[in-house]
Amino acid sequence: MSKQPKPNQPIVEHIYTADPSAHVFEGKIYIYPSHDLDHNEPSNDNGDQYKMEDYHVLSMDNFESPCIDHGQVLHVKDIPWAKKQLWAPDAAFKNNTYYLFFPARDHDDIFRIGVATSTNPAGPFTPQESYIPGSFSIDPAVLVDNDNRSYVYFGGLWGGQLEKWQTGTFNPDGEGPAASEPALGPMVAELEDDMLTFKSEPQEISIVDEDGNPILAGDEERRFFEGAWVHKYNDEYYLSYSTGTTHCIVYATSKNPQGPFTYKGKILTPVTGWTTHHSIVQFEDKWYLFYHDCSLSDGVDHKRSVKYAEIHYNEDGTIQTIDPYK
Ligand code: FUB
Repeated sequence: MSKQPKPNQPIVEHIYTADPSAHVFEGKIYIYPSHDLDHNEPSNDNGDQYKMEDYHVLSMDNFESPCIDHGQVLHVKDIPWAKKQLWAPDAAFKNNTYYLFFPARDHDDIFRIGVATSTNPAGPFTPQESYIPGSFSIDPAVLVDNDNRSYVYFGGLWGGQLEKWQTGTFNPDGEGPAASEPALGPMVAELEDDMLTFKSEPQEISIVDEDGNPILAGDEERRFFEGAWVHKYNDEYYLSYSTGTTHCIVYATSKNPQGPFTYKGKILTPVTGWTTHHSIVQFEDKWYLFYHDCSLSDGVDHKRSVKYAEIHYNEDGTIQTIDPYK
């Protein structure tokens, strides 16, 4: 239990948490974060320092309530197919079941996406024997649309291995496109009604500028890096994501859940720490951004803390940029 979390402050301080996926389930706010380990090993561009082993679920009755830690809900040792690195998860509700989607490295060190289920949003979660057939890379985010069709968005560059899947099979030497080529987009796959398998092969999402031209790989202020999230506002789909090397959360919109998406702007300016990762959720009549930074650990990249801030839309549906330190 923590005290009542305030905007732009860690929602819990007794553990390090990151990559928050927030949802309203059963009238409360549930947060599904990564659980960062408190170690002092060095960092590298492959993300080996993010060596998380389990997940905790957090919840708040509302924004005036304390944040409750429901404890460990899944551990890597209980996932038959997974070897290490339980990175950014998400959760979804359908079929009277709560589904936890999560990436991990399999026993060949390849990132895959798995599913675990529970009858309770606070877990514990029981993992499937194997990962989703045909899944790869990291950072799953699931949208259950109003028509009950569900989509999983995923992918991440560098340690997230997305570059290595451009031919459809894993190429350990795969590199990203040249700076003048279209950037790699996040992937989307529709899920079967059972939420455990893909209905169709994952497709790459195209992100274009206001003239319809693809965002290029060299456009590091706007191109996709990792941490996709999709929410709906006024019947428009909003795809938001981290720009990685330029450390912003930006967004693009579409009338179709599978895109193409048109780049719109910045949601969150850089936070303390290398990574930035978020989710967007409506609670009652307000909208909130959940994100993380490393201020509680004085800037250690792999010791992050989840925070939140209110989001404000303009009349035309654009989102006002948040500076988390103002
Ligand atoms: O937490 C590990 C990785 O760092 C996530 O999967 C990325 O989105 C980044 O936040």
